[in-house]
Amino acid sequence: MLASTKLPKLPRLLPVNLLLLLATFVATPFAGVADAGAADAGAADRSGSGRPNVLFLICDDLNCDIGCYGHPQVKTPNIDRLAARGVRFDRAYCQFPLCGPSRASFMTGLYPDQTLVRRNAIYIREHIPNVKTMSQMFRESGYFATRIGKIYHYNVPKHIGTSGHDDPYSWDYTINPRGRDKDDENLIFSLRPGSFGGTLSWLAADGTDREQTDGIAADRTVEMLKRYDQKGTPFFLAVGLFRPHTPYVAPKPYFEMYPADQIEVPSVPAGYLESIPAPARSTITRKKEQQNLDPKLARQAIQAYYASITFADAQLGRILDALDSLGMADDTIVVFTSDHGYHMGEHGHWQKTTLFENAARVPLVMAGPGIANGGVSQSLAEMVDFYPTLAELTGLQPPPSVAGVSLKETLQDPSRPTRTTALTQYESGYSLRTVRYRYTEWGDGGSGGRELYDHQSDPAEMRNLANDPAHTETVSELSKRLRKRVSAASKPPKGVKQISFRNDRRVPR
Ligand SMILES: [Ca+2]
Repeated sequence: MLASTKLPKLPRLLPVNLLLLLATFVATPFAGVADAGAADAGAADRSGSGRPNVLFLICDDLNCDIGCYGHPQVKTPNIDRLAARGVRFDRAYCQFPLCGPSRASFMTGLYPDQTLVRRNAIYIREHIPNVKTMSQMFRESGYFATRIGKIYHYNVPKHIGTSGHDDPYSWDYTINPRGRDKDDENLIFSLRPGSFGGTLSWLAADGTDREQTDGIAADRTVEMLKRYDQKGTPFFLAVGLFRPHTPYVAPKPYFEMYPADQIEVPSVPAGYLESIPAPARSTITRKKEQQNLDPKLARQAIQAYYASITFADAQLGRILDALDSLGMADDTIVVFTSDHGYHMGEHGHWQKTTLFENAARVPLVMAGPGIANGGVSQSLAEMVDFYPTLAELTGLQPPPSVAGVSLKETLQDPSRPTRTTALTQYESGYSLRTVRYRYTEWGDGGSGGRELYDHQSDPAEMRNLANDPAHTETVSELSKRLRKRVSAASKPPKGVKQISFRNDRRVPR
């Protein structure tokens, strides 16, 4: 059976090179284990366990430029069809608009001030050595947990094909797909030549979907579903696609779906930068090569982003097709999301790491047993809620450390709200989203500036009302709510050892 998947307990901080070694060790020998498990697990007994499976699907750097979220151009027929048989959250938010911290947060159900992971390239156990992650809870309850692609932080594209900053205790089996996008890197256009992940870069690629890293991930996912179908034990299968993260690489036909001359680039009025606090200004002016981008390049970048979204959607479609054809959809909870939002020229900014709606908001669709069949929720939701939600839907007990709340009631009846606020943080800033407003404070007690946006009249968040005397009361009320949330979100998590140290090492590079 799956006994050899057990790892020793990890009571305290391990040197990082040992963690690396563990990650490498876990990534390969388990291939044989999974094969053996699939072969000897016996006849299908999915219902016998009494617990549904979990298929966790996550894109990297995907915002809500998605068909079922009302985007007029972007084609995502497969995410749309998942939403049509599940619940789509209109107001779901990440806790930190950057890959590593966001992924550490939702996989542990802890806020970034609890995980202490507030930048990339950190192994979660450097700071919270004995945390029980979401998939670890499933493993301990008899589920077989598999990771395919990027779930914890990976440097994209550098770490494609490796385990990146994975957590080996989270999985029974891991697969690190690597496609021709890695071999084609010399063909990729970049605003900073030779640099692909941190700046705008793209390639309309030759070849087929299935030669790309995410195409291989979809193939491997379909294989795993077939094995699971025979095996019968419940599964937690997490699939992290790399697209639409930069470099925006997708086969040519996807680019042809979005002619560049039909793409509009968001514009920013003169004097806009002076209307926001200095720390907010710095989040959107940091990358010099992306400032006042040439409109032709801007249109090409948006075309490539859209192409990458539709390409990723097509891979998700192959996974969902397999789930249907294997008859597994009825006893599998499917989650679809992204690690944070993304700017494509809004506020004059590209990519992530801001406290605006564009970077904080994530797509979130859930479908399967115990979930309403088609519905849109206006409830606020946070990514830390995934862990307790999936625990409750599968009848498992999350550890007392988990800070999120279960969205189960909203999933059963999308008109019932679970949360009234959502919290996102970045650098010295904390931002609170309510149904109507976004309110942000920078620095201690707002000493670095405040922002208030009224989504009823200004969904693009272009008019900062924080200093408008007409809104003094709203600011004061939201400030109180924000402080309360920040204070709760920084409480030491129950039973989890925290190791706080200045962590500026970057390994592996
Ligand atoms: Ca990301």
